[in-house]
Amino acid sequence: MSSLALFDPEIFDLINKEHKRQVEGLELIASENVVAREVLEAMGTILTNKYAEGYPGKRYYGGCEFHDKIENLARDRLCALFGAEHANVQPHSGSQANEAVYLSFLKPGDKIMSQSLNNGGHLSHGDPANISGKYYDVSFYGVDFDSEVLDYGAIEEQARKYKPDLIVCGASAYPREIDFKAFAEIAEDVGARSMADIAHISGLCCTGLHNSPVGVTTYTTSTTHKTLRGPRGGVIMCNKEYAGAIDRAVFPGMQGGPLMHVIAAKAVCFREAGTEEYKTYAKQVVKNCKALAQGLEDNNFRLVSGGTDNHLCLVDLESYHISGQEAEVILGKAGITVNKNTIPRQSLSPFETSGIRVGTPTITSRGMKEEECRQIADWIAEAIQKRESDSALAEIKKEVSTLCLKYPLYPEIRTL
Ligand code: DSN
Repeated sequence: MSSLALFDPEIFDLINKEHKRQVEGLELIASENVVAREVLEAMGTILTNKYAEGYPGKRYYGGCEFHDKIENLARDRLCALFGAEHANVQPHSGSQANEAVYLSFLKPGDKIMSQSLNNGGHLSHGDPANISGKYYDVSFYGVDFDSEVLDYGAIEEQARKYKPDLIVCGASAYPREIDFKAFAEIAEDVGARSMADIAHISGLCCTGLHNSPVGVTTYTTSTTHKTLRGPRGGVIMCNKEYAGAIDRAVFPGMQGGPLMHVIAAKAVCFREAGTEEYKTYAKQVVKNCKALAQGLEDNNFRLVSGGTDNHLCLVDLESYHISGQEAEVILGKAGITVNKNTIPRQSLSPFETSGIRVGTPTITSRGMKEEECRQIADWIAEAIQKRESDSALAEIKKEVSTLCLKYPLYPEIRTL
């Protein structure tokens, strides 16, 4: 960092401030993580200097011989990790991976069925504000009102009536296991293709902690930076028969040059995700989330669906008479970062929200375990109860920081 400090002290200073924030604060955003030092190293390399439009062995620029090897390693490692026949590692994000799947076989006006944003789905699954909702005709399914879990019978009935071309499953705020086989069967019955977006849970799917849709649904998309703990980016997996159409949809359909420094970092992440150490990590993510959920329930919070099977919980704030928006700010003052989130039985507007989403991927990467998760649940309750008192929030922030300093992001480097 020294030449950056000399050349651009403003940016250097802001990076340092963000580093301090990450080191001293509790990051409970369910979609974030702390990448391995080796992932950071691969991203910060001269690979960013190169254009490599096309695919290994078929590029539109000279000088791609090492890039071909890097991309092949990334593709092969991803296929091995998930047992996939084909992988495309070029999508710049999960949203672009999803859009590429749509582009690979749908025409504008074709029909998609997907989980609504309010019920835990994602913008890129056909929300009216997103390009997917503008180009395609979308019918949303939700969760059952009472149980707040997916009702596969109701989804099947909806699919029979709506006759979609594609059924999208997978979510960004759903705390329970998703039955990908059930979705694939419903799609097959109505003559549709199926796409599972496992952005949140890919680290659980590749370690057997959640059933995997790879080879079950027609397409599987994911980001690489959530539970999978890699660089920010997306991937697509499918069987060989769809490989050509998917590759053409990513390039030249959606994107130009791939981010080769990110693809190298993805390859490092896939290598890491295949280790026993990573499997132990993924198991702990789930154990920690269950401990956090229990701690929240012990503090009189209601959890959507009554608990969690994965890395996140959705917390209904009604018993504390506070909106998600306010809770996000209050907890921020106490050094705890969460995001406001809509919940199925929401009474407040989608901007205010009646809930928050909390997840354990980051704190688990730092080495925290069940005991710390119970403590975090107590702090969340205490901060919300004492929200009128700045001094009480500052006191919690100090305790949070003391805990966090015991679990550094990168143990050997405490400060930049
Ligand atoms: N923004 C991601 C999340 O937080 O779930 C999804 O794109």
